Parts: sequence; structure tokens; C-alpha cells
Amino acid sequence: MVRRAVPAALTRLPGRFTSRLHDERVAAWLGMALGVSVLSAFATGLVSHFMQHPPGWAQWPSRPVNLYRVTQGVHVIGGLATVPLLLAKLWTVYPRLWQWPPVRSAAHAVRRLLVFVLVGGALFQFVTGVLNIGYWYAFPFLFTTAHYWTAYIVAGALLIHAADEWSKVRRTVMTRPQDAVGRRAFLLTVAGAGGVITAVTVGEAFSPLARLAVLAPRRPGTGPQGLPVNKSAAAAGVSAAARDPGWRLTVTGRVRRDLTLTLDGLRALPQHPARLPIACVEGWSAGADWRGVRLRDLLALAGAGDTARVRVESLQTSGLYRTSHLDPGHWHDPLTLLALDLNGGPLDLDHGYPCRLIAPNRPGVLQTKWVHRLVVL
Ligand code: HEM
Ligand SMILES: Nc1nc2c(c(=O)[nH]1)N[C@H]1C(S)=C(S)[C@@H](COP(=O)(O)O)O[C@H]1N2
Ligand SMILES: [Mo]
Repeated sequence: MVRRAVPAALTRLPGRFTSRLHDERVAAWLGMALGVSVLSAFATGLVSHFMQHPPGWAQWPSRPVNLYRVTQGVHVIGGLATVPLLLAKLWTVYPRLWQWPPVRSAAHAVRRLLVFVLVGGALFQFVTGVLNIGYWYAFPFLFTTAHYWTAYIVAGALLIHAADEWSKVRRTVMTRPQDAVGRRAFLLTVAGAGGVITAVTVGEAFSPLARLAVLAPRRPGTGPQGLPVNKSAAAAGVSAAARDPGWRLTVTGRVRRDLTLTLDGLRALPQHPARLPIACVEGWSAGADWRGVRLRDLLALAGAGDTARVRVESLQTSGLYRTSHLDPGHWHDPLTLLALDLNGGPLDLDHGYPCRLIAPNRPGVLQTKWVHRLVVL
């Protein structure tokens, strides 16, 4: 059988829209690129979710040290770079919104509904994601919960949509276009816009490009001790309690002996260095030199069981991130510290003075600051 090239006129979307870029071929290329980037957002998003909410039967490894830094950087920076693709795709296909008659059959109705779910869900993910990293909590629902559940809807609708359109995609990408309507220039412009967004944000995670990161809300190298701060001591309401000379660290729960240590007492224990990043869920990250007491040394002193989990509690009395949990794999890691020093000096109040948790391969939200109690579970 001879494969016939499809005449350009047939591949164009119907309607009174004059630009010849409202075209099946453009839609197919953009769709493929979007498919890859949305599915990688889905995968990296799930990593972030299950790191913060371990399912019980699986523990997240503490190595490689920078894994979460990379997956979340890909999620957020890749997501931002995808915005021009999404807008271009919607512009390319929007004439179809006005197709007439709006519904031709039951199957057609289901198809259209699926596309509405896909478009609505994708816009929702991008808009909430961007507002969240911009610290603009304009929505009345909890960002993570809504963003998490919508992700399944988008991923599911995307897979069905891709299967449904696959024959068109194959036809258009495997034939040579007969006309020249500037598709290539259009697609290159869209890709270029994604590239520019990447260039001006990637420095929030990749320090050598920090100075270029003009669009990033947080940048490595800025902030006290050269490290950005998300929540300051004042905002967390802990300034007085953290500076109080009466501050003690207690280790309690399922231990053989409770420990109570002063700051000098903690400093008298063996101190170890660790080069580890803060890798915020919002995509920015920065490496730093920490120094402090290994968590496993403290827990051994208290006589905690090897397979115990540990709850790390902050002086902060309210807020989502006042506590975090450590699995055995994480607290046994020699790089997991109760840090007292950062980049060569005592921790700044905003970085968690008198002491804070720092552990490898872990989201920033779990690196609890202003620690005052460890509870062995
Ligand atoms: C510009 C685009 C996007 C940005 C800026 C963005 C941003 C974020 C941020 C900041 C988080 C961390 C939330 C937290 O743990 O506090 C997150 C988590 C997540 N994202 Fe996105 N996102 C985007 C697009 C997407 C897309 C397209 C999908 C999937 C189709 C997706 C799926 C997820 C999932 C599943 C999580 C985990 C939520 C959880 O921890 O429960 N995201 N995203
Ligand atoms: N007690 C407490 N610890 C916390 C937070 C918080 O709000 N309260 N914020 C977390 C978040 S979101 C991040 S990204 C890191 C940032 O640490 P840094 O300010 O030292 O860079 O601290 C984490 N530790
Ligand atoms: Mo964070």
C-alpha cells in the first residue's frame, strides 16, 4: 500500500480562523512535548508527595544526597518552562471550541468532555503551581491536596487523549508537510520562550546561574549566612523562645533514658560536618556547609531502638511544618545532623538557632528549625 501524503488543507482545523498555524501538525508536535513534560511533572510530583507522606510499606532512601533537589527542581522549573507550550497548544486548537454542532454523537460528547477535563485540570495545575511558588495563596483550598488529586485526573485524561489522538499524531509527524506556513518558526519561538524561562529561573536550584535567576522568588547566595530563608523566626513566633538561655534539647519517648541537654552540652558532643542542600518543595535549593551532632549519636545515647521512627519537634507552636518524622534509614545516616553551625558560624536565628535538623535527600519542609525535642516512636 502506498502511504498518501495528507493534503495540508485537510490537516487544518475547521472554522473561520485565518492563521494557518491552527493546524493539526502544530497541535501534534506541541502535544507530544506537553505529554512528556506533564508526565514528568506527574512522576516528580508523586515523588514529592510520597517523600512527605511515606506509604508505610516503603521508605524513601537517604541517598543520593541531591535526589530530591533534582526531582523537585525538574518539577517546578520544568513546569514553568512548559507554560509557553501549554499556551501555544491552547491557542492552536481553540477554534475547535466553537465547532458546530457542538455535539454530534454520544462518543463525540465523551471525547469533548474528556478534552474539557484535560484542559481545565492542566490549567488548574499550572495556575496553582505558579501561585504557590510565588507565595500568593489566593485560593481558599489547601494547595497540596488540590494539586495532588488533580494530578491524577490530568495524567489519566492525558493518557486517554494521547491514545485517542495517536493516529493523527503519527500521520502528521511521519509525513512531510507540503506547504510552508511558518510552523517551524512558530514552534521554535515557543521552545525559545520555554528556554528563556528556564534560563531566568534555573539558578534558584543551580547555584552557578544564581545571578541570572531574576524570576526566582528565592536565590542561593542571598539571605543570612548566604542561604535563603522561607520562614523567619519572627514569622514563626519563636524569636524569644529560641534565644532563651533556659532552652534545652530533650530526647524522650521510647528510649532507655530521657536526655536533657543544654546548648553547651550539645556542643560538648562530637561535632561532624556535612555538605547538604536545603531543597525546598517550591523548587529553589541551595547547598551549605553544616556542622553539628549526628542524630544517631544522640539516639544511641538515649538508647533508642534501631527500627524506631523519630518525631522532631520545633519550638514553633503552630503551623504545618513545626514537626517532621524521620525513618530509620534517615536517622542512621551519618550525614543526618542536629546542626548548630552553618557556613562556618553559629546558626542564624532565621536558620533555626539554637539547632535544626538537616538530613540528606529530603524536602525542605522536613528540615525542622528551632528544634527542642526529639520523640522516639
Ligand atoms: C508550572 C507548573 C507547576 C508548578 C509550578 C508546580 C509546583 C508544585 C509545587 C511547589 C509542589 C510542592 C507542594 C508541596 O509539597 O508543598 C508540587 C507538588 C506536586 N505537583 Fe506540581 N506544579 C506544576 C505542575 C504540575 C503538573 C502538570 C502536575 C501533574 C500533572 C503536578 C503534580 C504534582 C504532584 C502530584 C505534587 C505532589 C503533591 C503532594 O505533595 O501531595 N504539578 N507542585
Ligand atoms: N519549625 C519550622 N521549620 C521549618 C519551616 C517552618 O516553617 N517551621 N520551614 C521549612 C521550609 S519550607 C524550608 S524550605 C526550610 C528552609 O530552611 P532555611 O530557612 O534555613 O533555608 O526550613 C524548613 N523548616
Ligand atoms: Mo520549603
